[in-house]
Amino acid sequence: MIELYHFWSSVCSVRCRMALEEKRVKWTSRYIDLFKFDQLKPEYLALNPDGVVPTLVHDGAPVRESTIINEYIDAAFPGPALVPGNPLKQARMREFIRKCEDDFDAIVKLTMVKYILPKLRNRWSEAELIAQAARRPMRYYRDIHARGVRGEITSEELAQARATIEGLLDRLETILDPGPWIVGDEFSLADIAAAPYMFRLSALGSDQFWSRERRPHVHDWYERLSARPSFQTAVSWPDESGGGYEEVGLRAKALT
Ligand SMILES: N[C@@H](CCC(=O)N[C@@H](CS)C(=O)NCC(=O)O)C(=O)O
Repeated sequence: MIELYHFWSSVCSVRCRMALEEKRVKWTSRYIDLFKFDQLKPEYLALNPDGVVPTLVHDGAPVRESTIINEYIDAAFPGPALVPGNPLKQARMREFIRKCEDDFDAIVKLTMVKYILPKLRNRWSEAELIAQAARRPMRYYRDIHARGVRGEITSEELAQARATIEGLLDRLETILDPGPWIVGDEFSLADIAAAPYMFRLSALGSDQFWSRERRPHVHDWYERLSARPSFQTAVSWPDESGGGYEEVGLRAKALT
């Protein structure tokens, strides 16, 4: 029994859905609606004490942290290898995954203001959002949600987040020459780690980040990446209300 506790638009959940699709693993969706604070319910905190998604539960055993979950998925299930056999390529893959993790805060900040807060504000009062921010187990989320709701994420912080992302894309532009994938000729967990960031950034306007003229290698890589059926499946969701379990099943069926 393979269960994924996830939220449709969460970047870390997209990461794990993409790895599951690449391996053609059939999984059962356990929807954690971050806009309803399901991640703070005691039964979910028992699985993931940080109160974040995703969590993979395999035969009752929880695995946490999206990039660790993806290594687990690759090791535990048959299907195409997502970790290269060559130790140097493995090191390159993990270096890049680490870089993605280090830069996660920049993605959160950029999308907090433009995407997450407007959706939360549509549903909840400011007082409720402040109260829920204080319930987050992680100091990082207590702080960023409270400051976001109070409008305290400064333009300097956003400029810094933007600079961090530009740095990540510059790094990618260098690494992807000659490509076609991050560790060379093999598609790997490094491409999957970056995929949801790219999808989020594309929603903010991909042309400003990787036009063919500005970052040609990133541009061509993103075309290859986003054409993969696993990417299409991982970034498509029916709605944010928690429905669509059947659709997940249908997609899994279509891929087998
Ligand atoms: N390092 C963790 C980060 C997980 C994380 O921060 N997930 C976000 C969604 S992408 C979340 O659950 N946020 C909860 C909240 O905002 O309260 C991972 O890679 O799994």
